[in-house]
Amino acid sequence: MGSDNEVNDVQTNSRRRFLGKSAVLGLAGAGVLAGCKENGAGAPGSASASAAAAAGKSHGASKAHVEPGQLDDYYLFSSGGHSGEARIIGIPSGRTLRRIPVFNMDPMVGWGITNESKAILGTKPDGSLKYTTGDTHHVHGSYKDGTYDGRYLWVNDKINSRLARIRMDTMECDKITELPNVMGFHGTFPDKCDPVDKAINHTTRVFCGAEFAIPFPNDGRDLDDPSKWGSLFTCVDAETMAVRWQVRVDGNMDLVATSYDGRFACSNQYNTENAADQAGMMAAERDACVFFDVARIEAAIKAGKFTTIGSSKVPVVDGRKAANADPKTSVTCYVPVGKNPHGVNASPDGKYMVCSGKLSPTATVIEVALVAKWFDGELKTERDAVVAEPEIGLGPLHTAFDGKGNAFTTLFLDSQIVKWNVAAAIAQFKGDKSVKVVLDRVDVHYQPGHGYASMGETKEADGKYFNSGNKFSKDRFLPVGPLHSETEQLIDITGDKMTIVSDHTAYPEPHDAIIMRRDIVKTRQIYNLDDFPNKVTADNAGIERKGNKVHVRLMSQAPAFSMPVIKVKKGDEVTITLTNHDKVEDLTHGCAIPTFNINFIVNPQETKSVTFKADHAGAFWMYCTHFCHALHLEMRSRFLVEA
Ligand code: CUK
Ligand code: CUA
Ligand code: CA
Repeated sequence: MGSDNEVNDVQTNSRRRFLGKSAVLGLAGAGVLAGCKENGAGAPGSASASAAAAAGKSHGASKAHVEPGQLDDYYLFSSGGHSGEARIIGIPSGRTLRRIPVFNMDPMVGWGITNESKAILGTKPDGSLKYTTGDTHHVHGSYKDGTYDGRYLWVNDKINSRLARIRMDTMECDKITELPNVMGFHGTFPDKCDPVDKAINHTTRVFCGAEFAIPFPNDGRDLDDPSKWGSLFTCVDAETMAVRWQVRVDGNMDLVATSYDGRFACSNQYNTENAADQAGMMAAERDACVFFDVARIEAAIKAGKFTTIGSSKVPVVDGRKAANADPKTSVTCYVPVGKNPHGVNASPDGKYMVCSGKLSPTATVIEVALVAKWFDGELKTERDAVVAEPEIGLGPLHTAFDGKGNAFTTLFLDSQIVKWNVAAAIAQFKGDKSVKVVLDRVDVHYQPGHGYASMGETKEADGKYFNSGNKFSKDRFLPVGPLHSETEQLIDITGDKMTIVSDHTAYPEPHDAIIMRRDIVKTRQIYNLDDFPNKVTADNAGIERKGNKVHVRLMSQAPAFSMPVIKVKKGDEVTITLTNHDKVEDLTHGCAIPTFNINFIVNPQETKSVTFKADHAGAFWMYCTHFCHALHLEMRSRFLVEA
């Protein structure tokens, strides 16, 4: 294998050998976990730790230093893993700018506490939240002309199979959709233009891959017969957030990517075996990347060729191989790729999809035009769409691009980022032994999961930064108890050699993120009073009683609430609607009521409401939680509950 040499050529050091050996043991033996435990042995003073320290020190950290008062060049929009939130970080500084509650509760803003956020999150008949947990992995932005348009971000919840949308003018979640008949909704990606109408060159659909097979419907039937279980690929409308359609596939899905021409969405599959146990999921020598022909799926639905599952009305098209024998009418194409792939990424030139091997030391490069040929009946086998499969290192997971023809892949087991050239990999695959495929390697600390480049998922990939999202930080930061911070490492990719320019911490545990140029993001300075139909003004402010339902219409203006005393009776159902009449940017007030679990904020010109039962009597100081004025501490009113 020609690429073996390059693997050893580039940055061969003692640490690399040390990691490589243990990683091989991990692969051959008990699987990925054994490998990462061995790697984790980097106690201070060990070979790996000292090499790590050297790597960190030898590079110019000044590139990441943003002087006090200076602004970052990029926004990084990150998932927050099982914290259930999304995050905004400045790049290159690594400063955390904001946390966006999505599937979690957040008392800072009152997410999960206010009526407005509960309506988005979804409630049970008794008014309590349907779910309070989530697991966000992937954040992607809406597109126009092949690049970000700054309108929306989408983020998945793997636990409860929900897709959330964040509007970028306020950076708040405005819609959440639960996908029917799906479990383990993992990968998600918006389309970049319409598959049929080329005049629609912006995002109108969001695709969702499901990782775990379940019975159809999942109501207690077929519990003991996993061979009958299956996974659905889902299309959600980008505007309405309604589920448009689903496709049943052979095997499972993992991550999702979309082609720049709008024709395809695709998903890597590590469980083509359709197994219910780990050994079974690793049985096949190759797995697949499944491509969906979006226009054909929608034509099939128009022609009535679909079923529905259980109580769901969403049309489900059969995308299994048995139902799609003829490529010319098939809705799916299963391209064989390296064993148990993790990740699929589209190159910024629109030509290729790259799947990583995870259990194979290779990345598989699929040419999108050849997949199209297969669908047209002009390619012999699906595998013929593969144009390169370079050997790049151990445990490859995710690939990013610099827009100059180079790919950057995270190597989980090797704890490295490998830079390789796509054109060279294709030439090598054709038999050219003289080309150099692997161009550089850099050690990261440690076990990188996702890696992503500045604007790397757009036609405007600028090749400036690559961020390595590392799963283990070990000795990189002060210890803070058994749970460590995660390390995010920023790498300068402008030169031939990659250079680590900074480490920053992350609360566990971010997965994927995108790095967006700052000029694309246009946020509001304050809210608009009229955006809130329930706004409180001098005309309707005050207290209104209907039976035992009490509506308190309240205003805030620094440093006071409009009512110094609010009196209700024990047993009342109390709704407080609060409009902040301050117009000064950043002048936010809070509203907390002791012993009633009420805590939320209202930003300038914003309205929010809470509803709760006044189930115990007494005097309670409703106070402002957000420091707003010299008299902030004095900003409090009495909430009196009569026995
Ligand atoms: S996954 Cu976590 S590192 Cu959910 Cu995108 Cu690969
Ligand atoms: Cu209003 Cu503090
Ligand atoms: Ca497999």
